[in-house]
Amino acid sequence: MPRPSYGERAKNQKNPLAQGFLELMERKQSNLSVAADVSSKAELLELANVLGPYICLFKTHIDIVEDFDQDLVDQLTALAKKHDFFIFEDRKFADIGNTVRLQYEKGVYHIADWAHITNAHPIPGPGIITGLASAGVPRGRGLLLLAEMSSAGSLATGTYTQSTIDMALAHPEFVIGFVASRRLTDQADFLYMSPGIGLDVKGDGHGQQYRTPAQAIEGGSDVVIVGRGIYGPGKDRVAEAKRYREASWAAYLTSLE
Ligand code: 5IU
Repeated sequence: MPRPSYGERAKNQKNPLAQGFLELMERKQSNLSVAADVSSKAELLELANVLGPYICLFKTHIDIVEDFDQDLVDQLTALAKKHDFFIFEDRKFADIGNTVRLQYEKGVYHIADWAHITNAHPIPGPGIITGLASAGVPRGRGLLLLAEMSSAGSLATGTYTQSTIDMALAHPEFVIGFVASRRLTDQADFLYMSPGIGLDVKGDGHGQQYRTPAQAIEGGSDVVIVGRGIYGPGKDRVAEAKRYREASWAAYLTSLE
C-alpha cells in the first residue's frame, strides 16, 4: 500500500514540532540526517555549514566537543536557520524524571534551549517523559524514544520495544517518534529515525550494524541517519551527502507509489 507523503502527514499532525519537521522535509526534499560525531567546535560548525544544504536534521553529541562554548550553540542555531535544518541532540537520557529534567535544562549544555529534538531511553518508565516534557513542552521541543538500537546484541527488543510504544502513545504532547529500525505502530503517526546506515560497509568492528537507506525506508523509516559513511576517512563529504540524500529520497518516492 502506498504511504502518504511527508507533506500530507504534516497536515494531519497535531504535534507542532513534528508538523514543522515534516513540512521542512517536504520543502527541502531531504530525509537525510547527518550524525556529526566530531570532537571540535570548528569541525562541528564546518560540517553543519558544508552539509547543511542537503540535510533535514543535524544530529549532535554535544558532550564529545572538547572546546564547547555558548558561541558554538549560537553559530549552530544560525546555521540551522540559514540552511533550514533542525537540530537533534542525541543525548539518550536514562535517569529518573527529576534528574533528566535538570540534565536537559541546566548544566553546561542547556540542551532544552537549542535542540529541537532530543531522545531518551524508556528504561526508567514514563516519569522520564514527564520530567523531560516539563522543560521541553514550554519550549516547543520534541522527544524520540529509543525503541530499538542498531548495535549488535541490543537489549531493546520484544516486550521492551512494545512497552516503549505504549509509553509514546500516552504522551502525544511531547513524544514525536522513535529511534527504531522500522515502523512500529499505526495507532498514531510517529516519526521513525534510523541510524546504522551505510552504503559501502556492513559494520564498524564495535557492534554497529549498517543497512542501506533503501532497506531502512522500505521498513518504514522516515529519516535516515548517517555518520562516518559521509565524513569518514578519505570521504568527499559533499559528494557522499548528495549520494545518501539521493538514495534516501529515491527510496521515499518509491514508498509513495
Ligand atoms: N546511534 C546509532 N545507533 C543507535 C542509536 C544511535 O548508531 O541505535 I539510538 C548513533 C551513534 C552515532 C550515529 O552518533 O548514530 C551513527 O554513526 P555512524 O553512521 O558513523 O555509525
